[in-house]
Amino acid sequence: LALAGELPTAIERRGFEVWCQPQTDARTGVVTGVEALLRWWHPGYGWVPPAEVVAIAERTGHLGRLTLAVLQESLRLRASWAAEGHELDVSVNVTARDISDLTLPDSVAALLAATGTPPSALVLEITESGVMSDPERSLEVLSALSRLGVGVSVDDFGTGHSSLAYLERLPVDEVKIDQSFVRRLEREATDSTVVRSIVLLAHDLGMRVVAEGVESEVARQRVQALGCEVVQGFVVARPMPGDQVPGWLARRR
Ligand code: G
Ligand code: G
Ligand code: MN
Ligand code: NA
Repeated sequence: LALAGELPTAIERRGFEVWCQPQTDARTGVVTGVEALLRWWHPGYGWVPPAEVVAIAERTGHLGRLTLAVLQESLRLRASWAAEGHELDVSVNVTARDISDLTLPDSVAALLAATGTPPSALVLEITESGVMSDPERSLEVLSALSRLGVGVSVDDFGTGHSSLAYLERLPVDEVKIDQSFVRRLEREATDSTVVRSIVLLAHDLGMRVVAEGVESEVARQRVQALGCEVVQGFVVARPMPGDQVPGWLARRR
């Protein structure tokens, strides 16, 4: 209500922030990229959960503009780190609605060009259920993005109800194993069947695997042993404001 009324201005005037959570190579620990996460601080409400911001934007017809604003800010941040010598990939979350918009690939291409971003440095994270809502249109949009050279990642993998056939048909480069499986891996030291199966499936399809929600050194070692290529989670770092990334990288050395 009040929030919905203020969102357009927040989008227009960049009254939101993009926070970033590092992703590391599971074997070497080298930071390869970040996931960009929307953060909106409202003076009356405090931090508004991103899922809620996205829901409000969708309901009020501002989702397209919000997504492009987050993309633009994420690519701007990436370019600022690159200028300081840190070449990182950036993963941005998009919704089912976003990937059924046939204008998205051209908009993304324009933002890549405007920020001097190599297309391969951008990854778009979709969810399984997102693909299911309009498979034909999603396939068209994702294929166009893939032809640009942009990466496609399936987020929260294992929680949806999609058929595996879609995974095979879509131009997917990466799957992110849902945090619930990673957390279970930590607690029940013997049962790693789900994670093992997802890794096997993904690798068979030529995709890389990100383990997210990795909170401890034990979990980090287990997902690495199970073949995950990328680690994301509190064991590496919590999400941080984008302008703090270079400082964090410098302190980590
Ligand atoms: O960062 P946090 O744990 O609060 O994220 C909660 C959820 O909000 C996650 O599922 C995440 O994918 C989603 N989210 C975060 N930022 C964005 C964004 O910019 N766009 C979309 N569509 N979802 C986002
Ligand atoms: O659904 P999505 O993967 O986009 O959600 C990302 C969110 O997960 C981020 O907002 C982040 O705060 C949260 N997250 C990332 N790593 C961890 C972790 O190790 N533990 C917990 N509890 N949450 C995490
Ligand atoms: Mn995500
Ligand atoms: Na996830």
